[in-house]
Amino acid sequence: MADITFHSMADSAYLWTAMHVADEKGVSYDFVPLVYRSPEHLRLHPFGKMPVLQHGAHFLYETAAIAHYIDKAFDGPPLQPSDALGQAHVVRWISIVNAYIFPVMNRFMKEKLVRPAWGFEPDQAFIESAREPLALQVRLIDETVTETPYLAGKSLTIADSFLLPHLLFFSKVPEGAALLAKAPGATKWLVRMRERPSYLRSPLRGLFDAMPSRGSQVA
Ligand SMILES: N[C@@H](CCC(=O)N[C@@H](CS)C(=O)NCC(=O)O)C(=O)O
Repeated sequence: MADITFHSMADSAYLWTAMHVADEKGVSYDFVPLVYRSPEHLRLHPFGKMPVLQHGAHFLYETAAIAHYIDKAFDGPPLQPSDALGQAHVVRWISIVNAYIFPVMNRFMKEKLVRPAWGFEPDQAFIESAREPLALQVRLIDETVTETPYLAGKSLTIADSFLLPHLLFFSKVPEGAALLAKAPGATKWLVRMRERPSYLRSPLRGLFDAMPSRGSQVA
């Protein structure tokens, strides 16, 4: 029996973050699919989001809380620094991913790759409005991981697990590849993340390898 269970739909970036944290910590997990907004889903997560963590009789939602819990409740390498400033940087980067990167970088990738694959027109107004914030986001990531190998210092933390799915899939979009070509620090961070055993175990690897890159013919 696995240590913990994730309840979620399979194609959730926040689920992949939580799984990546568990893989880094060496915590085994089962996956139970949720039917979106079913009574069971809303019982586990009143806001209708995902993932939800189950550890024995305890259920927990909100990925920052889940990541923190996995790090603190189990033996394994610490995934958060012990000093106040290091902890603040972890919280700051999780906030940046939740507040700015998820709504822009993740949506941009969906507009460019997922919607066309489903036969929908991408939202051009959103795509245009995202260009400037995306350039800022990649520049800030690049500056940070040029200074230190990971977002909050010398060692990987849960903050890196938050960023990984977004920058990884953004690199498949031509605009993402172009921004990363001018951001050697961020590019090396992605390589570093992909070389870790956690990535090799995580579903991210298979998803990334299976996802086609789209050329500029995709509007
Ligand atoms: N604040 C939540 C956000 C989670 C979230 O937005 N998950 C997405 C999947 S990656 C979701 O549930 N989407 C469904 C929806 O927004 O209705 C957390 O940190 O766990």
